[in-house]
Amino acid sequence: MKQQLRVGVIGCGAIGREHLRRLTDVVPETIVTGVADYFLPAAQSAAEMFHCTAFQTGEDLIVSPDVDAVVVTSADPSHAAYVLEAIRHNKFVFCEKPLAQTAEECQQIIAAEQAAGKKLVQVGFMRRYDRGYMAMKHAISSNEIGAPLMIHAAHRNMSQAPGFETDYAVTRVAIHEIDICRWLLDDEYATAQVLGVRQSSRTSGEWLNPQIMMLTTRSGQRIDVEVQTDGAYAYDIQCHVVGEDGIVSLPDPTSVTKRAAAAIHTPLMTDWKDRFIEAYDIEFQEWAKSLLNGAPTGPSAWDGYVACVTGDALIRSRQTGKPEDIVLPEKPEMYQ
Ligand code: ISE
Repeated sequence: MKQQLRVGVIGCGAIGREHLRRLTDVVPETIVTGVADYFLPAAQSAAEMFHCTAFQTGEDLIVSPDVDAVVVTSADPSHAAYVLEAIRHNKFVFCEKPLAQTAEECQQIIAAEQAAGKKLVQVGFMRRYDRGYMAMKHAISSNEIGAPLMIHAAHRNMSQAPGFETDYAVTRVAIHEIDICRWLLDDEYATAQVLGVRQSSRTSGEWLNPQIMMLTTRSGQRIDVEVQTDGAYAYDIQCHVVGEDGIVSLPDPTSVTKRAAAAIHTPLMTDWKDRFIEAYDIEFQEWAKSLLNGAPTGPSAWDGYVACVTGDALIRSRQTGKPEDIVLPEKPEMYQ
């Protein structure tokens, strides 16, 4: 059995460089052999820093015999094409969320993976590797709070990259809650709705902020997610699952409590990359181990597809003002 996986990273922006560092320093099972970026100088400087080859294009990186597995961290609209190309070359591919821009592209990925006859794709829903969420999942599935009835969640950001738009509140931000809530509840969604709310004067652009996103599951549970994409007091993620016998809540990250000036002070985080740093580390460690064992075991192309279908329904609901149904085809055998 191979001991090390040779990885190529497409996309050398902020999260790409974070993952390059992670794959180099934190995951003993991986060695970075190549990088690519739409903006070639970004790939060249990453290649220098991580002592690997800068490929001219993502496609060149994918076909390289020195690359066993591909990590896609490029701009969202380019994800699907790179994933399809990797599948075409029978390479493992880890794709940051979203898997694609549309549900239809996700279906193409699912069809390609099935035609390849083996699981190749993993989607970067890193919260599934956060110790807090993992403990919540364990408590729910071991019946410690009885049947789960509802989830109250909040996703609060202090800022966004320039060019942010209203729909990104779903496709880039709430997509994490879309994934983690169905994972926690082990159920699929039935409907999605966006509710209007008084707008924050702290928004630095023209998009709608905040938004409230409502989901129902097939067994009738309700999920409400407060999504603040800009101007919040901290990067703060909250999640409370209410069951018929109790509640489980996402723990805050550990930080020092200071008692001074007749007050107690506990700092909160400001950056999502720091808030989930350990989850990202575990996610890539598990990914590498699973590939060396033959196949990825994390969030699948199906999970990426369901997130896109749900996101589309939320976006439609914002336009229609009504709850929108979420209709899924039968889950293929490969993802059972
Ligand atoms: C970013 O892409 C993420 O994945 C973060 O979790 C989210 O909080 C942030 O708003 C996104 O821009």
